[in-house]
Amino acid sequence: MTKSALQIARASYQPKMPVSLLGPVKMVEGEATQSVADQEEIKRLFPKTYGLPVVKFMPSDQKHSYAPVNVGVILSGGQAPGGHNVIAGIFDGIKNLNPASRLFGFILGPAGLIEHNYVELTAEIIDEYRNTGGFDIIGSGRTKLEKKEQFDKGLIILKALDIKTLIIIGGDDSNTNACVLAEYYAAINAGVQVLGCPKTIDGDLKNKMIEASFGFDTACKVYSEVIGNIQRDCNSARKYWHFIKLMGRSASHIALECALQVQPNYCIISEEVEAKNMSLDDLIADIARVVAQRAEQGNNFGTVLIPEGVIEFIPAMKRLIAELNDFLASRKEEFELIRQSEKRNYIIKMLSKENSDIYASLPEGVAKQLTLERDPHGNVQVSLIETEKLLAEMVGVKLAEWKKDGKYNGKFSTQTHFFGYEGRCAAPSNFDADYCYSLGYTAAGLVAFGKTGYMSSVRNTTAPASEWIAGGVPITMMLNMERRNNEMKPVIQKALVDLEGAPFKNFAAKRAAWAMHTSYVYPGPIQYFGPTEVCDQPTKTLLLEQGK
Ligand code: FBP
Repeated sequence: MTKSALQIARASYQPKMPVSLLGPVKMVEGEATQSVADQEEIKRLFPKTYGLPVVKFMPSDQKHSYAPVNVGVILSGGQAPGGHNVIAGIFDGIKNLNPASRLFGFILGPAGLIEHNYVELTAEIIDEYRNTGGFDIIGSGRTKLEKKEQFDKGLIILKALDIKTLIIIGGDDSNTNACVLAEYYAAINAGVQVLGCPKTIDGDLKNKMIEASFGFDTACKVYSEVIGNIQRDCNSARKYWHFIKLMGRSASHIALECALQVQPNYCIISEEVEAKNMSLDDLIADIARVVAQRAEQGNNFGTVLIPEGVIEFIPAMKRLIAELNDFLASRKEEFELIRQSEKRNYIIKMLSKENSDIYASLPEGVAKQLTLERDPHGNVQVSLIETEKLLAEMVGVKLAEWKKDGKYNGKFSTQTHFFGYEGRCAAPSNFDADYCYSLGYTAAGLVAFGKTGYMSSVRNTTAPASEWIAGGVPITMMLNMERRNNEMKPVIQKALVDLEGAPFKNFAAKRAAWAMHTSYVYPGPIQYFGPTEVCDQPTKTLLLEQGK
């Protein structure tokens, strides 16, 4: 395989780690825990794994000897930079327990477990993937692990390979499934521990104990680099408004972090749109006002950042999507039989009056995109909805009306962009390379201490890596009950942007100035070699959240 000069040099990077993991460790247990909500129901559903304590690893002066252990690993859901380092960390961690330990990777996500499709990850394979982006070492997939038959089929291969622990590297949904599987295997005395690792560029799998999901740091830095380049072009040509949609299925963490890094003229925060009960028209008018005010100063250019999931946060649209989700889940087969040209009318006829009216008012393309197949977790695939085009077009229409009324007299030409896939497999930043390796190594510690139903956790992440705190958090602690596919299910509560939190408040205090004055920042590309203030900076979100 031909490699770039950077790939070759980066392969020998040694991730920085907490000192507590460098030698023999002991495990310290905290108090019993509770789920974030719906405690009685979660406790009833997870009798074996509910209420477990948070644990942390501390240096120990006693060296233990461990029997060899076989571990299985799954990469689940969307790619996120650093996944290969989690796997390298697990590998090195279990080899450190006992050099005869073995690691097996299931191919293409949870489906690999069910279909018994696996590969043994040897030192030679692992070394090829250290510090690289992507999930291609074993591939990833979105099959939902939720049925007893799948769990039983998985157990056959786990037993055949003598795997004692299965580690699922995934987002909120995949870690929810890890928790359900841990409970099931514990209930039937399967002798298999199940652990999770917090992955997702979306940044919405975080809480008191999980400070960040891996991949968020690198992905935001890649998008910020490209947005910065666009802003420099925009400020050079001074003739376009750039509408830039950014990934992040639900929460606006990516858009917010990029805004803090590049200081655009406008950034939508979906959670605020919802909190202010804004309609699509309110949002369009708000953006158009900024365009018009800049035009008055002779600035017919600018940048607008759009979180991918915004459409689901406009309350009226949210109600429409909720009804569509239930409707499509309960009438899937019937809907598939309807002719393509008739689908729109069929939906208009079947929905409640309020939702039917909104649906009928949407441009045809967007209406169709809203009915496309849901992902296996029942989510609308928002990356397929061209919100950036919808908003650019509708702002144009609004400005044309204002022009007629003499309220606006500028020029409005647009370019649209969507950044998502560009960042998900980038070579991990130092932060992600270090964080991921530590998450993997910590998971190996949880294996050694016989933990199940835990998520690997590395905290104190704005301090130097040597001071990070490694341990585990019971996944049941993060669960609440939510409606999915028309049924109430236990799921990990998603962390949306907190409108009272420091990152949003910092943005809100500065956005009016960014709208009027061209205050663009050009972050440039991620640096892998050089001074620590250039290479090792965490995200602004993390720094602000931790009061730094
Ligand atoms: P995960 O939640 O699985 O980490 O995926 C995140 C994400 O990148 C979202 O930002 C995006 O909406 C979605 O995946 C796209 O999914 P797909 O890769 O299936 O196109």
